[in-house]
Amino acid sequence: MSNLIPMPVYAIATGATFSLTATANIYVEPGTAEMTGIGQYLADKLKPSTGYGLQVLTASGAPQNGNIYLTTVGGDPALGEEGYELTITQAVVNLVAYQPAGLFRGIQTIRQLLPPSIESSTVQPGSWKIATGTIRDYPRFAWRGVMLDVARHFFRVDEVKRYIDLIATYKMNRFHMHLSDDQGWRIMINSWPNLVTYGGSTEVGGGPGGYYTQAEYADIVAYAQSRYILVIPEIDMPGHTHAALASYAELNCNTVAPSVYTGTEVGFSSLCIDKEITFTFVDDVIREIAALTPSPYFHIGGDEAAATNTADYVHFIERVQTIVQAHGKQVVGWEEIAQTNLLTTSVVQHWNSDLAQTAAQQDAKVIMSPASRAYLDMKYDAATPLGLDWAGFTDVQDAYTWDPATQVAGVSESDILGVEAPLWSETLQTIADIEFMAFPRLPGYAEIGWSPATGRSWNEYSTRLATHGPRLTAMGVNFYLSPEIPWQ
Ligand code: TNX
Repeated sequence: MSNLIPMPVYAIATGATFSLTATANIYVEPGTAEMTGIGQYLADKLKPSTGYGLQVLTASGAPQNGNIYLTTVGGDPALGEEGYELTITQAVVNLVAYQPAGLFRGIQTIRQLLPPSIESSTVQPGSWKIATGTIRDYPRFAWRGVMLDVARHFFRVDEVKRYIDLIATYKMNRFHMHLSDDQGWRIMINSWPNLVTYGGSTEVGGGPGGYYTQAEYADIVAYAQSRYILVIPEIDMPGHTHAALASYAELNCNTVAPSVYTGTEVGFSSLCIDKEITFTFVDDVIREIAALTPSPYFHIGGDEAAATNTADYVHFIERVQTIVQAHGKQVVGWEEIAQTNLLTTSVVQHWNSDLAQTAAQQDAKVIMSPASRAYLDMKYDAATPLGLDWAGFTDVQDAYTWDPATQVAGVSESDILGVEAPLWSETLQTIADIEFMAFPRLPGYAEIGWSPATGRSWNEYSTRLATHGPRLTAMGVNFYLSPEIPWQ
C-alpha cells in the first residue's frame, strides 16, 4: 500500500492478504451498462496475466468470498465525482464510490496493489495477493492532464489510445489535443477540407503528416470517455496558423497562400484579423469540432501571436470567446489571453510568464503547466537524445518538487483548476518517443494533481517510484531509466 502513485489521501494496512484465484469473478452493482463496462475494463486488465476467466456479473447486496465487488450503492457523496473507498479483507475486495468515475480511479489502485507482473500481456505464474486494509481517496484538483502535440508530428489513433491508457493508469482525467499548428492541421473540417488534404500533408522534417477523420476523432473521444478522461481539443489561433493559411488563400491578408512549412520556428504566422471570412472560418471550425466533443471546454491556443498586433489580438480573442460560447463551450487558452477581457467562464493555462496573475485578478481559473517543471518535451539532462531545452533541463526531481499553489505569485489554490503536462512534438515521432519523455516524469504530475501536498518528499517519492519500474516494464513502456531513481 505504501507504493501507490498517486499516494492516497488515507490508507491503512491490516497486515493480511486477499488472494485472487482462478474462481474469482467481478460483481457490479447496479447492473447498468456503464457499471458492466467498468467491470469489463478491470477484467480485461487482469485476464492476460492471470489467465483467469473473471466474468463480470451483476450483484445484489453483499459480495461472496473470493470476488471483487464494484458498487456505487451507498457510495458517500463526500467522495465526490472521482473519489472511492477500497476495503480489502481476506475474503473480498470491496470498491465503493459515489460515482462510476470513482470506481474507475479505484480500479487503478487495485492494479497497483497487485504484483507488477499483473501488467504483463502474457500469462504469469502469480501469486496474486493483495494486502488487506482500507483506502479512502479523492483528488486535490479537478483537472489532471496531459497535452499531446499531434501537429508538429502526427500520431496515429492507436498511438493516441496507448497514451490515453497510460495516463489513465495514474488517475489523470484530461487529454488536451493540440490539433493544429504551423506545420500541420490534423482534424477534418467538412466545410474547409483543404485544411487536412493540403495543410495536414506534412510535418516537421517533411514527413507525410496525417490527420484524423471526424469518425477517428470521435473514436478517440469515446475511448477517453470510457476511461473517464475528457478530450480538450485545441485549435491554436491567431498565431500558429501557417497550415491553415497555406490551405486557403482567402484567409491571408494578401490573398496569397504560402506553401506548407516543415521547420520549427514559432511566432511568424497570423490569421488576417481584418477579414470577416476569418471569423466565418473560425466559427465553422469551432462548430464542427464542438459537435464532436462532449467536454465543456474548447482550447483556442492564443500563444506566441508575435505576428498579430496587440489591438488585433485583443479584438480577435474577445470575439472568438463569444464564438466558443455560442457553440456551448468554455474557452481555455494559453496565458497570453489574460491580456484581453476574459469571460467569467474562461480558463487560462499558465506556461511561461506571470500573466496567470492577470487571469486570477479577472477571476478566471488557471491550469498550471510551468514550462520549467511540467513540459514533458524538455530534456532530462544534456545527454537526452530527444526533446528541447529552452526552459532548462527537467530531471525527475525537478518535475516532482513543485507545488501548483506556490508556483506563480498571486495565483493560489482556489484560483487553480489543476495541473497539465504538455508534450510538444518537434523532436518526437513515435509512441516510443512519447513514452521516453513522459516516463518516469508523468507519475509525478499525476501525484501533484491528485494527492495532498503535506508530507511530500523527494526521498520518499523516488523510492516509491522505483517500485513502478517493473510495472512500467510489464506494460511495455519505453521509460527513461533515470539514474536519480533507485530502480528495483
Ligand atoms: C512553446 S508552450 C510553445 C510551443 C512549442 C513549445 C516547445 C506554448 C504555448 N508554445 O509552440 O512547441 O514552446 O517547447
